[in-house]
Amino acid sequence: MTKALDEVGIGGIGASRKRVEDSRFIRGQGRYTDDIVLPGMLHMEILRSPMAHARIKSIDASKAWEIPGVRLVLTGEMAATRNLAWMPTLSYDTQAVLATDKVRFQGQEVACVVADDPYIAKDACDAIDVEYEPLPVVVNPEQALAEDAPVIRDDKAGQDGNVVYHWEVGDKAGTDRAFANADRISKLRLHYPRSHPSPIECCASVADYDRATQKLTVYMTTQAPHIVRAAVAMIAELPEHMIRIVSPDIGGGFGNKVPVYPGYVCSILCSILLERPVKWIEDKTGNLISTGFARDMYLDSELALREDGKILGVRIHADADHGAFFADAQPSKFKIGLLHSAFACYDIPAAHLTARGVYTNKAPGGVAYRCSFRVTEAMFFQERMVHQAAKDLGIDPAEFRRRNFVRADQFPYRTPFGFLVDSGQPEKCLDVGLEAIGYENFLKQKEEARKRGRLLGIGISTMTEPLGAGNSREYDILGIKMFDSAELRVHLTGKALLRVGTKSQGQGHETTWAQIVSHELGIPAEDVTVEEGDTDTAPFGMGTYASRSTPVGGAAISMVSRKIRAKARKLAAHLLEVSEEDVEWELGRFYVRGVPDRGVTIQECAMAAYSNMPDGMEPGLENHAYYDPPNLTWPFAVYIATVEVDPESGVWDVLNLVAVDDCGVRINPMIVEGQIMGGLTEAYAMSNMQFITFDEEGNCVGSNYMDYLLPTAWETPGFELHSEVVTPSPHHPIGAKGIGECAAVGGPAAFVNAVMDALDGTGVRNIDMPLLPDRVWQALRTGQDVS
Ligand code: MCN
Ligand code: CUN
Repeated sequence: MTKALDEVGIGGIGASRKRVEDSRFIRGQGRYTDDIVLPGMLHMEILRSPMAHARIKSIDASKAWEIPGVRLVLTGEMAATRNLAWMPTLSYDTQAVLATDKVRFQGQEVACVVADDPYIAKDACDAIDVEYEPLPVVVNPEQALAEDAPVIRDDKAGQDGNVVYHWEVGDKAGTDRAFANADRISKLRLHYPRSHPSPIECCASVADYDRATQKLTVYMTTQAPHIVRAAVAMIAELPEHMIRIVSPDIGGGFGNKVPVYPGYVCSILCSILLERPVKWIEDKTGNLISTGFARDMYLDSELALREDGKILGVRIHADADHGAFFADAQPSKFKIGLLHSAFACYDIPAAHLTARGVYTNKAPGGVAYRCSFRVTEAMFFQERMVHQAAKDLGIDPAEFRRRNFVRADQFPYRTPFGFLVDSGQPEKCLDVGLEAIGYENFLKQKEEARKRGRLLGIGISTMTEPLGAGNSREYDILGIKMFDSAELRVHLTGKALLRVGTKSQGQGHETTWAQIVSHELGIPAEDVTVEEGDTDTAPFGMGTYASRSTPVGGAAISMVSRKIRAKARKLAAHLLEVSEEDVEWELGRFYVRGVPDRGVTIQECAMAAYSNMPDGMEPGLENHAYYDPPNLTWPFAVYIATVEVDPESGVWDVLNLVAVDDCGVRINPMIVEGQIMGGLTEAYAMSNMQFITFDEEGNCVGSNYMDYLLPTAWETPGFELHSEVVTPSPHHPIGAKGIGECAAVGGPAAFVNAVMDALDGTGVRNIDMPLLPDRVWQALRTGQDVS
């Protein structure tokens, strides 16, 4: 008798395979953009504006040109002669590549220098003389909307104020009725502050235009190489087949590397002008002040409540600060991302959301840092509101959630904002979390501690989020539908090459994608090489962000593997000399129905595809698949934190954090845990310490790592992870849901709710993040909210 393959043993789904990419990363042998050195390569440096809002009166670059080793000084005026002073953004706005008329935020690109080495280029930037005429500065929506506010985007015909858009979704009349019938209305005003993804590797590009072949090759830090190729084809008017975008190893992306930045465009233009490779490596401060940031959203919200704890309706108004250009990379139909995914795990009859985007004198962005297109804000606001509503009603917050959850038998559940939440076990996850943290016991401890003047608190965050944009009916970026793709070649010895349209920045795709092939075909994962990120070889895909890779790209890998299996079945029938209908499949092997010993392995079929195919069959064993997902995937999570607040100093310590994540089938449980721990660390950082803000003149405060704090292993508390609840996605071919952002999305509210819980009875309803000790102390001292 044959013995079926052990899936975990061959590195299939469920195997905590060690990450294959780490072998080169931990040896210092990763190949990042800065490791790319081409013959004759020159170096580019960007001159950034010191002012947040100013008219450019003149730019004198003559001294820079005189410095030996300088090859080119590029200004906006010169770029304009090539029609490249401005570029389109991924949200149908325009963005200055190099400023010509005004600078609109501190750090904006004003000129760039190309020289023999990066130090000469930097010195030459310092030698450029720019005369600025300061203009009034706007650093938040309130100022942007004021009567006398300066119009930041006076370059745009018809733009008379600073509003970018108004957007609305839901049922206004129904929601008004729900509020009219409410026993009680719970209100909250919050700010989710600007946060910064700060990957270890900043943005970088090496552009190489070859006049002889007319081919442009760009090595760059991008999460979405095919989108960049499309954008370059449109902006630079180069033929698409003559553009090759290569994303080598990336040292962290976190959404920072989705937008198209002026630095990329300048390096390309300079390479075309000089006919030499041009490298641009952004420095840390350049990255912190100019790169696509996250959040910066103000929220006014109300919940209509019945005395027994039932939520009758929700009203949300959001003001989003987009900075000087609306450059978010997000599905074009949704102006404020998926903010309307708020409350998707609660059964709420009526909801209405209005949103307004504004321009300010700050760097552009809004969609980054593990945000799932602003789901981060949605879930934070939701869980803060739910916590406060429970307190206002005097109902235990866990019990309050239970009374409002979508019940297991209500799935698929249509939310009042129109999403179809197709699966989940909210109550079960909550039970596991409460049990793990010892909820009842902690509440007693908290009461006891109070008597001795100690402030303990417990905070819950429960959420489901939409991951895997998305189906072509609703999701596109610049009109390109958000499908993804995979191409699989099984060689004659049964080893395989898999190419996918996604692009890992640290998520471990080289490891997990092979596991899906292994699961579908029984080929050991170690026999599958995974490649991503080169537009000349990878099939067209939309890239990696919004935790879409597993839901969309991962599904494409399943589908292409199944196409391969279908052909292999024909080969097996031929080898076994039976009809195809009599061939059965078990992992890695076909056999004759009823005669399990008579079989052939997938490897034998592969060999036959090149050496012994049936008459009329096309040779080879390779295929590709494009996958358009029928729906998003809906992972569910419960995060519960316990904290102690020091009343003397406002410092708070995390006592425990329990995470229960249900992301359906886990391909690689170890990698999933790594994703959750990373997300929780960021959640802790945002709630506790990370602070980037702007003074009245628009100077960026927090533009270095002395001020903008990244938590190290020293500050970060321990996390207890639970994986026992598994609700497979009903439509994903292997039942997997996304996980990459869940903990960063749901985590912050657990920490903040815990601190607010510790402040019970003080009258304080809210302290805006980050909950720095001085803010908590001020709240304790005054009994007032701190924003
Ligand atoms: N996975 C799994 N089983 C599942 C779901 C996922 O084994 N049920 C695995 C995947 O195969 C993949 C990883 O977990 O190896 C993350 O998968 P997924 O949830 O599909 O997310 P993406 O691969 O699309 O990653 C994007 C997401 C985002 S949007 C940000 S931002 C973020 C994040 O991933 N940036 C990261 N995690 C990061 N992790 C690292 N190390 N570096 C970043 O820049
Ligand atoms: Cu919004 S950060 Mo991730 O989607 O690349």
